[in-house]
Amino acid sequence: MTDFKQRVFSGVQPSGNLTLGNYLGAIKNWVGLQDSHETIFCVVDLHAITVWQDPEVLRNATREVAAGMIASGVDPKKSIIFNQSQVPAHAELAWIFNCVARMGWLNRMTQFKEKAGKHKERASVGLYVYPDLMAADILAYKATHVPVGADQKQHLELTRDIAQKFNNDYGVEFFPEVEPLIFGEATRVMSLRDGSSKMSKSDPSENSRINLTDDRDLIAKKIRKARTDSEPLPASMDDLDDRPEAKNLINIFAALSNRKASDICAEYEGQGFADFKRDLADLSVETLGPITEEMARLMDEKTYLDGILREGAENADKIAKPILTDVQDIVGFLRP
Ligand code: AQP
Repeated sequence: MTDFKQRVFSGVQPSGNLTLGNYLGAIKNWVGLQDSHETIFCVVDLHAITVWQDPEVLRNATREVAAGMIASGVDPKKSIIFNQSQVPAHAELAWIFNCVARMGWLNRMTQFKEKAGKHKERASVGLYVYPDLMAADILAYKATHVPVGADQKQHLELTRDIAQKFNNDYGVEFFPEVEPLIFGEATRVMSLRDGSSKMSKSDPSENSRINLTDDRDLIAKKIRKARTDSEPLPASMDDLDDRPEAKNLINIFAALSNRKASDICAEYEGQGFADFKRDLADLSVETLGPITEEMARLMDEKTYLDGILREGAENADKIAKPILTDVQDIVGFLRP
């Protein structure tokens, strides 16, 4: 596992059920990296509590995210899988980065603005410094590559800024320059009810998303009920710019079938949505059904899941601890 030159780190928050967005935008892409990179995948529970979580629900969601990763093909024999709170380097390095990052940098983060909404005075301080913790997640392992959805690009740029400022401030070449890994179709899956907002675990509308805990009937039903318009499908994706719901469904079709969105568009050109949705429902059930079923099976194997997470945390700690010790020396913390 340690022979690869490139080290990948990525994470998912246990802040609700895993969605089709998390699967297509993140986890599905992770699977293919395992044979060419050293891979570290994290259930980021410290991030999840930037918004209040019920403790029992959080514990369950942490196992569920781990089960979702494994059911999707993340292999604990090839990748380190663990939950963030169990490796102290994340929180410790995040504090140091709170002192490296500048207020002005964090003030520009659009995700904070979106998540805090109109009441930013009432948002937690944790939500504000979330990007510093994300930088710590990545740099605690000196990861070289991070698979990111389009929505996380700004945070990754901040990670690069923090790494560079740390190196400059202390006159070292310590942290590497982190590169994004951006994948093809459907890097941003939109809500099934509103094509202008992201499909999200925390959207109050259940019908806005497909959860990896939904059974086959529910998946098909949500696709059938997805919002569309009355126009037939056009010949080209370029004609869908002002039809976000239609565009989203075509992108989902493309990502699930590993085909180009333009090919799907050409195939259904001139047709209404009835046949298209029927085929998309079949495709979704065929692709996601085995994953959701395996995930449900794994959720009955709590001892197995906890064992994977425990072993993953031990292995992650073995990498992160010496890096953190070096950081402490660089910063000037006495280690008596
Ligand atoms: N709709 C999406 N389309 C593409 N990628 C997505 N990701 C999330 N939603 C979509 C990607 O999944 C990874 C993990 O995301 P996260 O759980 O850490 O946080 P998030 O992006 O805030 O996800 P949610 O579902 O929207 O969670 P809540 O509702 O709690 O905020 C990331 O790589 C992300 O790009």
